Amino acid sequence: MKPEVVVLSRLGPPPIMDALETAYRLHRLWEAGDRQKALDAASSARGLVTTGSLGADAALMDALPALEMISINGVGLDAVDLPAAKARGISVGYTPGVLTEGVADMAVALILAASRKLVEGDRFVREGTWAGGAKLSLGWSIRAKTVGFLGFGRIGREIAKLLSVFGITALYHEPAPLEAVAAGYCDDLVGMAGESDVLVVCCAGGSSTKDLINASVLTALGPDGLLVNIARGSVVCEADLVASLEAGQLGAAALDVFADEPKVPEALLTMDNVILTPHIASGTTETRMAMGQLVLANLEAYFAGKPLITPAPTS
Ligand code: 8YV
Repeated sequence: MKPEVVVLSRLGPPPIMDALETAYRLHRLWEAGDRQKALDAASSARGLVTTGSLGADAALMDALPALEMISINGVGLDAVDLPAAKARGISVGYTPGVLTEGVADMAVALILAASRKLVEGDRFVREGTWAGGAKLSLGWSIRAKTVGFLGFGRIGREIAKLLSVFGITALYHEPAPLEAVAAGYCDDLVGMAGESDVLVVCCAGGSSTKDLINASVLTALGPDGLLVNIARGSVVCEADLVASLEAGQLGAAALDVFADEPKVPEALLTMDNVILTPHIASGTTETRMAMGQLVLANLEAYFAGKPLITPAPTS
């Protein structure tokens, strides 16, 4: 008999869902009109597939009494209650490594889009402003600029590597200096923001990084500075971000993630110096295929009684 698996959201390209359907008896929670009823019907489910942003809290685990294994389609662990999983002896797998390049590409795309006014320029053309004789104000070049990284793990380092062709100076802030990285360590985040033209948020989410990007950091980044976030919305205090942009204390922002997705602070929607994307940094067919395959491989390993391919660090 196929093991039962609860899936919280449709995953990746169609072959991933097809492979899940073939190997497991699925409870497709996103299609359920009545979530509680769907969870009640999944009382024998031993597996749960979730995403980095949806995660799995203790209440969801409690609602699945037979749950033994969680396979996360993502690298972020902040939305999964790992202590609750550990207490229940639930194994947790995730998808590190395979999305590093896709997410880094998106960060570079956001930097170039913001600095060269791609989105604003597109609106300018479509709305007929250009045809009406106006000229778009000048953008700026990323070449030879200083880029600060809040978090310098796999993704931050990949972004720095890509940006090295533009001759940037890379700085990073972490709780402690890292060995063998080609970037300058800054123990003070506000100090790093003050030296940076662009500040890229690429650290993990969760309580240890909540609201690290606050008014002081944004003011230090300054009226010509650009904030880019491809990590978690929780790292940025959105009220401070809105206030800094409104006051002209921060130049621009390019954001792929938000504190309460899919909600976006209303004030950001009308700002020309802000680019907003719907949490798509890992959203290419290639990356989602690789992530989905790792989700499947972790499930397969678990149900074959083997160690997970990529277990979450504390599970
Ligand atoms: C995706 C992510 O949003 O890896 C993560 O933690 O946030 C993203 O890659 C997502 O989990 C894909 O479904």
